[in-house]
Amino acid sequence: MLLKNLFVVAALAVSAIAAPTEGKRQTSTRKLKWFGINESGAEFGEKNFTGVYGREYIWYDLATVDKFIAQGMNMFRLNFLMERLTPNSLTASFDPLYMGNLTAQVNYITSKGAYAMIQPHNYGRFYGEIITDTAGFKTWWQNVAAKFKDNDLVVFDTNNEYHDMDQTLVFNLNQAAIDGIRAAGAKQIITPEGNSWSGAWTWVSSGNGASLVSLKDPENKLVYQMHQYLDSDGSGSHADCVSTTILSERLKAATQWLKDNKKIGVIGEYAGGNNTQCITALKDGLAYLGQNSDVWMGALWWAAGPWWGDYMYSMEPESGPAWKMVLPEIKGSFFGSAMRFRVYLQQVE
Ligand SMILES: *[C@@H]1O[C@H](CO)[C@@H](O)[C@H](O)[C@H]1NC(C)=O
Ligand SMILES: *[C@@H]1O[C@H](CO)[C@@H](O)[C@H](O)[C@H]1NC(C)=O
Ligand SMILES: *[C@@H]1O[C@H](CO)[C@@H](O)[C@H](O)[C@H]1NC(C)=O
Ligand SMILES: CC(=O)N[C@H]1CO[C@H](CO)[C@@H](O)[C@@H]1O
Repeated sequence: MLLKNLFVVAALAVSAIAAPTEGKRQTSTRKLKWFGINESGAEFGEKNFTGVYGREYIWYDLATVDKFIAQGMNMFRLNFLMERLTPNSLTASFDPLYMGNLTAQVNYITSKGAYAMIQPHNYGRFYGEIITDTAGFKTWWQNVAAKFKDNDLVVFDTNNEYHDMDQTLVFNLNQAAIDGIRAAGAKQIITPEGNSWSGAWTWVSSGNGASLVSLKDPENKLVYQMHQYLDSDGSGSHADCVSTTILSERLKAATQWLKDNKKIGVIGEYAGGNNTQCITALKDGLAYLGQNSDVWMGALWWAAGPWWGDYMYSMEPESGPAWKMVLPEIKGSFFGSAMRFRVYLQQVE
């Protein structure tokens, strides 16, 4: 029911981002609902709390948001750190300036009709310690969601890449986040993440699937977030990709899990280097997502942000290698045939 509203909002969002000239084509031909990017920098300097804006960390250049939207993007995953939003304690009040910056970013992005994903880049940890206080985590999320509950284009990511944690705890933290967000009266999409760095390729083998399938959301608006890199160890630390089909291969088991369980997913991080093998693999993997848009919402590139310099995956305009070499090659993968979100729509109706 409420997802029906969501779908209407999404459709509005697509038309709202459309530039007058190219807009028609993009509106009618968006193949995946989300074509997005990670904005990274506000989580930098994670050894320095609270850290100084402009020295340890940086927020995002709003002019670049416009440039990504002009490329057809409609989803921005905003990295930040919990320790800077609520210093010292999960249940502490907000740092007004850090919250002010986060809110300004969200408001700007959503005013353009694009989605903004609120994403604590914390790996299930607070000041370096695994979070075990699920009640405190629920309160943290209830407080954050209360700030954004009236903005339909906000998406909540429970936490970036849980890893090396007890699987039951990962389940409980995700459920606590969902419960806190709903307790705040917020009805938007939530993206749970898994253990093992939320890898798509290990979603089933790691036990994430068997565990997280049981998450309960009264709004039925969970979009499982997985990450997938194309290098040999799947870490996203090499420019080389294993093969020209490695992305689609690494997505297969997770795709089947989504279908078998009538769930929806999103690739919240992916990237490959500036070379022919990677670009071919990226196109092949994105085509695979497009063929399975009944269960996949889209994909968000890792990464943009003002401080990445010549980082191999940087998509920051105008000089990021991926902005110059990769984006022109892959953006066509997000457009082309009519949208079909069959399972999604089933849940919608
Ligand atoms: C930030 O942390 C690093 C690493 O711990 C340290 O070397 C540096 O002095 C810190 N900077 C400030 C301003 O505290
Ligand atoms: C963003 O943070 C900086 C540094 O703390 C602060 O000067 C600025 O006022 C903040 N912006 C907003 C909109 O709160
Ligand atoms: C991308 O790779 C090509 C081929 O190796 C190279 O000529 C070009 O300089 C690279 N561009 C960037 C921005 O890294
Ligand atoms: C894959 C990748 O580059 N991950 C990076 C994400 O950003 C954090 C800091 O913001 C890095 O520590 C990771 O290596």
